[in-house]
Amino acid sequence: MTTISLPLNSLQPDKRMAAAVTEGLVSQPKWLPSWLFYDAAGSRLFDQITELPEYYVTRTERGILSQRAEEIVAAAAGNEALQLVELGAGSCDKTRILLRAAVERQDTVLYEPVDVSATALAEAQQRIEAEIPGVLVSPRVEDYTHAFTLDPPLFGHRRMVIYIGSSIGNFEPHEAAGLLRNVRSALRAGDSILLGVDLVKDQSTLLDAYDDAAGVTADFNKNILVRLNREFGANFDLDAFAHRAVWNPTHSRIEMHLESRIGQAVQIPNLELNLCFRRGETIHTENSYKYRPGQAEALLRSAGFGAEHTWTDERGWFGVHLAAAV
Ligand code: AVI
Repeated sequence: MTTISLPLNSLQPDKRMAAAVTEGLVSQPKWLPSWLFYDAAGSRLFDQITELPEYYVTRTERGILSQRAEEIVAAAAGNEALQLVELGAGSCDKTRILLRAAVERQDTVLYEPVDVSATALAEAQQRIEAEIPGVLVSPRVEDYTHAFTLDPPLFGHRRMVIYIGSSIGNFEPHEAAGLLRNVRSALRAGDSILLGVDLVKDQSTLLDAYDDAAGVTADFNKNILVRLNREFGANFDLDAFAHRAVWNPTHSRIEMHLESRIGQAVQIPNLELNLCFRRGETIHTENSYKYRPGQAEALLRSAGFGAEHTWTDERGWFGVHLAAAV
């Protein structure tokens, strides 16, 4: 999968999407960016994925946070009070564990979730303010994958930026490094990042997590075609494509593809595209990188973070890293 080479970030959202789809589908091999998964239907399907028996990621990370929340908050705060920033509002379920621990410590806590979706932020705000008295939510509608800035912290406070859920794993290694460098440059020395990374494990556990028996991940993957049919007038026949999850050991990642079951032509009139698919040809839709021991630590160090705590579950399936900005 190639990364987008056009200056897409400067375009309006609908133009950005059109340019990304065109670039991906005229490439050889074909690909689509994984951020296309997350329309309203795709976000609901992802919520269902997090509850699947095969998708160990969410529950394993939640277990670590539940066990370690007090330790994490104490280490991040040091002798000061803590305010929390979260990249992406989708994981507010797990963040509530950390917010509760912070409120226990200091009565009131400022929580700044950053997300491109104003709806997701409004839902998170309503839910958190109703459930955890003492948390003041200050949402920010922003694409954190681009240069991102923060106001100075409250007097006597340190920031902890929360980036959990293995979201970093959906970025190519150089993009992940760039993202962490951006975060570092928005922080002051002594602030910290809490990073959740999924770790390499046996192949069948990994493959099952991305190809569940109930077919929810298949629906999630195919939702990208549903979107292209609805938003660009495309005529993808969903039954003519199969969901495929592949472990790529060279790159240490699960890849998701949509494989054409037959030779076929597909039209996307609104993008003036006529596509041909060979039988077995795929559209590469997602990479989910799985980290090896020491890799997340090295990535954090290269982005300007030091002094680190790492917590894992007893099976060593998931890592939560707290690293201070130096
Ligand atoms: C959002 N992200 C961390 C998920 C992952 O595991 O890479 C997206 C996902 N794709 C298929 N299942 C879940």
